[in-house]
Amino acid sequence: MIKVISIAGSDPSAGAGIQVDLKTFQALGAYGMAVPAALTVQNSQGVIGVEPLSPRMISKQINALLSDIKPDAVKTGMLLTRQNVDVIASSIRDFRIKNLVVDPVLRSSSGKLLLRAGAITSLKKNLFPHALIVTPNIPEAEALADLSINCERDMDFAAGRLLDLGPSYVLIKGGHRNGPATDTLYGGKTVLSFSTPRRKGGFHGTGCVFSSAIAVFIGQGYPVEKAVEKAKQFVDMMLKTAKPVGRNRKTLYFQFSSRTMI
Ligand code: PXL
Repeated sequence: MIKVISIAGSDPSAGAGIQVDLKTFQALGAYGMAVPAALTVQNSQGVIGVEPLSPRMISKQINALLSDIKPDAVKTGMLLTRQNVDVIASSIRDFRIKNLVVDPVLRSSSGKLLLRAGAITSLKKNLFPHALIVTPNIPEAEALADLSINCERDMDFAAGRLLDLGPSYVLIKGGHRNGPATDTLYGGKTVLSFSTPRRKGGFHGTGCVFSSAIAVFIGQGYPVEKAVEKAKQFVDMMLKTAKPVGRNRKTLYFQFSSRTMI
């Protein structure tokens, strides 16, 4: 049994955050665990409010888990504050977590800040060096690498800057650009691109599902290149069956077969 922990924000509408991370782990057959680092107030229309958990409670939760359970992979998502990033990075370092997927969540798609300005430096300095892979979208890569991305060369340059911070791989997700959804993986022997068709409509939680699926496949022992390819296919499948649960954006939805359950 593969065990995966998500350290991320809570989304009560369960389209994103630890809730959808747990659903992704379950859908892919892993045993999922989750430590909330922040709470959000939100529905399908967007994020209305955010509040961090105390760094002390986060660190106690992580340390209780890691002193008892050896996860096959860990992912981080929305962390909100510098103090939170600091304590999470310390625990990851102390427990020598190897399969770490860092989704450097900066903003919600509705524009709410999910990582405060002072936390970006700590994310880069303290967490990135422990990451096997970081998975920024274009606006996140721009903010983290401190440059604007207008063409492929800019993307290569941004990825180079992020690799210099210590992660083994950087996956820049091109969903915010035009045309097919093409993501580019840097850090291996060659640069690899993965494309799936652009699906129509507004979606919620795509990045969370993607990084969670990567964590499961890495936990299962796949090389990063294969883990990203399989996770990308999984996200595309989920986008095809996404459903609106409220008035606005569609949420990724997994239909389980009940045949094996009863
Ligand atoms: O998709 C980014 C994201 C991550 N985590 C939480 C969120 C969001 C976007 O709304 O709410 C908890």
